[in-house]
Amino acid sequence: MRLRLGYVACLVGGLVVIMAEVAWGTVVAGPLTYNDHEYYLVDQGDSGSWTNLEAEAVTLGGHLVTINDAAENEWVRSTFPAFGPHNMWIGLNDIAKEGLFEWVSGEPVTYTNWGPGEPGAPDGISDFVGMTFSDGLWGDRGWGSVRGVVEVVPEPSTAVLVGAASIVALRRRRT
Ligand SMILES: [Ca+2]
Ligand SMILES: [Ca+2]
Repeated sequence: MRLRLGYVACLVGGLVVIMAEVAWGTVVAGPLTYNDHEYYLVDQGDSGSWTNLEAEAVTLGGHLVTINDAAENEWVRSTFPAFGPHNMWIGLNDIAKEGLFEWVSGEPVTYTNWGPGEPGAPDGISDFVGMTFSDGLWGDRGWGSVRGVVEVVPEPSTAVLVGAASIVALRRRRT
């Protein structure tokens, strides 16, 4: 048993070292607010893979952005390229199943904005989706000079929770 515990401790220690080696990037912009959600633009330089930027998004309390509709897509396209002409990773990916694109936040896919011929990498070249800064179109190509857009959905405030509980209580009383 002791040996096993020691092994687990080594594993945990190894993970801590691996996590410490992730080069966190620069928050270029944010938090900026849109529809009560907070957004950040993160630049990790040469280590700015989708996976690394998603890991940093989690430390900021969110994920790479989930684009729910055309208005949010336009807000991202018109907001973040002002901080530099870089394409941007978004949260869409087909890691779990090739060709089945899902949001890393777990939200349902309600909107897409693929560019011509996209998604174009069913051969598994890329499981990750980015947005072209110039036109807001999406692709799953190999990308260079990519920053990450992070979206943080705030937890419902206590006031909202208490309000919701009151409504439920009132409804129960009426029935
Ligand atoms: Ca969103
Ligand atoms: Ca793919």
